[in-house]
Amino acid sequence: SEPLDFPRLADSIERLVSERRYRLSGRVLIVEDDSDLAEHYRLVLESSGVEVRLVSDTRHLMQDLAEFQPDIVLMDVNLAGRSGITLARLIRFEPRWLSLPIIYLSSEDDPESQLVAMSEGADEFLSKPITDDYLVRSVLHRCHRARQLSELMNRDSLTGLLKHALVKQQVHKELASCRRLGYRSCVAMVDLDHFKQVNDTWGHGCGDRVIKALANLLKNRLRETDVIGRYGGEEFVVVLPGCDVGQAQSVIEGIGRSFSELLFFGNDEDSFSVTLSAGIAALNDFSDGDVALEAADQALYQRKSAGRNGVSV
Ligand code: GH3
Ligand code: MG
Ligand code: MG
Ligand code: MG
Ligand code: MG
Repeated sequence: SEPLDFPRLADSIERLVSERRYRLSGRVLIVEDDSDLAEHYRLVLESSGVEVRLVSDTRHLMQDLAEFQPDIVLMDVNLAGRSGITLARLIRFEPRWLSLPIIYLSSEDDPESQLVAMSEGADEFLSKPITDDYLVRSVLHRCHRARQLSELMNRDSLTGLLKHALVKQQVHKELASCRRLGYRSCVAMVDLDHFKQVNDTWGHGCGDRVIKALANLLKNRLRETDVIGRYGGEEFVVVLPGCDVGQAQSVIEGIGRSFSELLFFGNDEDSFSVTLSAGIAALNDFSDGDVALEAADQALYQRKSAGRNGVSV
């Protein structure tokens, strides 16, 4: 193969960036007790298109994280009353924040205290004072990198859909939102019919193509605001914000009909088709996302017993 031509590579990356085909943006949570400094960071970052949340009272830090879902955290080391290092330990205690980059802002760069911070989960150190230009550019690049990595972690490689844990998180989020704001939303659990038979007859590779085809159909037919996840092997979860049960049922029924009309080809000229079953639950009826998912699963189970190839509520 050809050796890499670095000057040419650099040129084309430069061109991509200038054409804004990849746009830098990000979400930063800043924990800083010096309010003048915190406001200055906010001003500088926001004017470069970064979304910022300032935290001065750290008692609700975990709630702030869950609500804001930052790409990275900038943390002052010396906070009034509480050490930033203790806060990192608290953040790392929750599995969902294990890979969240925590960057310390500190005026001292004593290697020993940096090692202590690292042992509690710190990723990097920025020494104060930080120039505005360096702050903006380093934050943008770190956010971009953090997003790339979280995509890799949270998306299923076969279908590109959200993985189990993220889907659950989205169900919880939508349930809270629709109950608070008073609009209707639904969750659907979708499962392929007799899929074991598909694998047994046509092979696992063929089965994979069927799973991909349903994922693509869901992506093409659902709205930008709908959430689609691969919940298990051949099981999908769809969150439909703004839909009542009747609307959700007709949307999923339509997708089910289209899916059953797709022809898949095995080894020779032989073709086959696959159907799906689904169960729907209204998120507003539940106070907990897991219980809503169970209700959708229960409806799916009913559909399976009632003969499959359809949607139950
Ligand atoms: P039912 O209509 O009751 O859902 O019948 P089923 O055969 O689909 O039953 P079940 O849900 O128990 O079986 C799911 C099968 O899906 C079993 C498993 O081998 C297969 N499967 C799970 N993940 C994958 C995958 O990633 N690729 C392929 N090809 N098959 C998978
Ligand atoms: Mg300070
Ligand atoms: Mg401080
Ligand atoms: Mg199945
Ligand atoms: Mg299944």
